[in-house]
Amino acid sequence: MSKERFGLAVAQMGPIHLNDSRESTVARLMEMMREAAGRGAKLVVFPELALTTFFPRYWMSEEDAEARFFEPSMPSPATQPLFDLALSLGIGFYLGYAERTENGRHFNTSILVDEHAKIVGRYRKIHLPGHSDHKPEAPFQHLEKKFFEVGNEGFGVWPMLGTTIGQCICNDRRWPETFRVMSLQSAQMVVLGYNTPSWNIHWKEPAHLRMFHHLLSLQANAYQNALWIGAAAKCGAEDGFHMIGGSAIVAPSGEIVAQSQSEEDEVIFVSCDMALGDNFRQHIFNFAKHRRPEHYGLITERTGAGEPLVRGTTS
Ligand code: CDV
Repeated sequence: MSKERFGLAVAQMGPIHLNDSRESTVARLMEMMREAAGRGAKLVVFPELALTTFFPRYWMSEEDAEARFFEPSMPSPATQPLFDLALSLGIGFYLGYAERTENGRHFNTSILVDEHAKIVGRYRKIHLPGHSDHKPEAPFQHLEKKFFEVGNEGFGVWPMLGTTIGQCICNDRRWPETFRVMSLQSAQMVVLGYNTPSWNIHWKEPAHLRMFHHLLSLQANAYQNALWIGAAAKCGAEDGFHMIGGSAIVAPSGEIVAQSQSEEDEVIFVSCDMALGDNFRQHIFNFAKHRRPEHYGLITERTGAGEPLVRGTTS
């Protein structure tokens, strides 16, 4: 049982506007990285697509999007200073960005970088929300299905910084399978970034539900998988398009132990007791003892809901 403390920082970002440069954005990340390290963090979590505005809200060609918003390499010239700073501070980080592969494929990607500034883990977003067609009647678009392919590398976890860390991105947090697959690989902590528009373009969802469901998803998945979860928003109004804040650190008890107060750049920090999850893992969520996978087959056999299974009766 690990008795160690793990300093976890979540670096929320306020808006990044269309015309903001990569350099000015990276400077903001660096300032928050310094603060996180000063507060004792081993790891700082940045948002999804942390280098640009949330561009899937705009209709444009794939070529235009690639030229303006995608990174063909990581580190890139613009992000190298962030890696250099991480190395000098001895701090790890999670960063979300739009990845263009060597073969010209496009993914909504995050990386885990260790305290030696080495990329140790890469995740390509699997649960892509939104649509691929143009919806001119909508106040904004959500074109993740147009600009990105579904991630092709599964849900991984990585031994780093003295623990085992999984990563996912934004919409993934709403799906219990995301966290269960990582906790079955002994994840102790899962980190993620998000861009959650305050308005739903598909139906008149009451705005307050956006924050409620965000926190509900983090809390339920932390508890049911005995995980520490750190979630970093990009938030506020990007060129008038508002996104929720609510960056949070959630304990394996399911309790929120830190939450952002603003919709600006803001660092939150918790010295995490890494033994806390052991209590849940050894008792109520002792997977080896209590899980019944022989009854979970439909989860991988079916995608959408279908007919009830035909069952016999015992009468
Ligand atoms: N970037 C996202 O994945 N956003 C989704 C919205 C569209 C529902 C989210 O889950 O927050």
